[in-house]
Amino acid sequence: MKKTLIVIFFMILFSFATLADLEEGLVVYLNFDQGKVDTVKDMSNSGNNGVVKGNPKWVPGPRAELGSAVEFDGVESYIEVADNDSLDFGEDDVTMMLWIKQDVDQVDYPRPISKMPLFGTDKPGFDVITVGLKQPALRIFYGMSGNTRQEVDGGQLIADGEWHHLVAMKDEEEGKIYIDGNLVGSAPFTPLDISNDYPLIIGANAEPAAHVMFKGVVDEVAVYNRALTEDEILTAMDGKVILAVEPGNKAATLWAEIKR
Ligand SMILES: [Ca+2]
Ligand SMILES: [Ca+2]
Repeated sequence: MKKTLIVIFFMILFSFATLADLEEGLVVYLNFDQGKVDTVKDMSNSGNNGVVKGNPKWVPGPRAELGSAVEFDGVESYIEVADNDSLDFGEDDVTMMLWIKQDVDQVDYPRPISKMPLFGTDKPGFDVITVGLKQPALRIFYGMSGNTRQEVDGGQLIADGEWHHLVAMKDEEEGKIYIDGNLVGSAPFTPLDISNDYPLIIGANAEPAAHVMFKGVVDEVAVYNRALTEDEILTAMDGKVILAVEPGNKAATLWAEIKR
């Protein structure tokens, strides 16, 4: 019995350590689990709450334990996180991770997540994930200025009506895309200053005057000011980025057992 308890103790310790790692460098975490609200609470320590625009719907997430997700209509709905220093990455690394479900009826270049304006502007930023029907492969646009940009092609249609876990990142001098935990695309990136004064937008590109709307469902949006390791990506995909320890849950019950 004692041995079992010791094993359980270390299992809990290990799981906390893993979760703690996934909080390092986390600057945005919108899990949409509050249900329908006017302001989505950021679960990271950065206070990057998202203001709801239009009339998105709250729907079930990819798995029961991931709670609710948010569905954008592709017309007027999006969520806006105001620009601030925690979202200015300069030449440093950046990771965007989210669950996404979209059907094939997309316009061109919809952005499920973006901190970059459309073409023809002179303010670099990042559109970490770009998907569309005419441009079916998931792509990262990095540091776009005018029509000049660096990009990674994910080479895979994800607008298939199924949930997919996406990670887009700049990792030192490389851009990388992971779909469902697999590295599907990479390309050399020359680091450049991507700090700008645009908001971070979920459900459209970041230029209010020229929104290209995203139609589909999004859940568990996380943004990091660093690159994630493959292990971290798989851990996040299998669970939640931050799992709140609440009374009555499994971990708390195990602690109670050990204390007895
Ligand atoms: Ca959720
Ligand atoms: Ca800024």
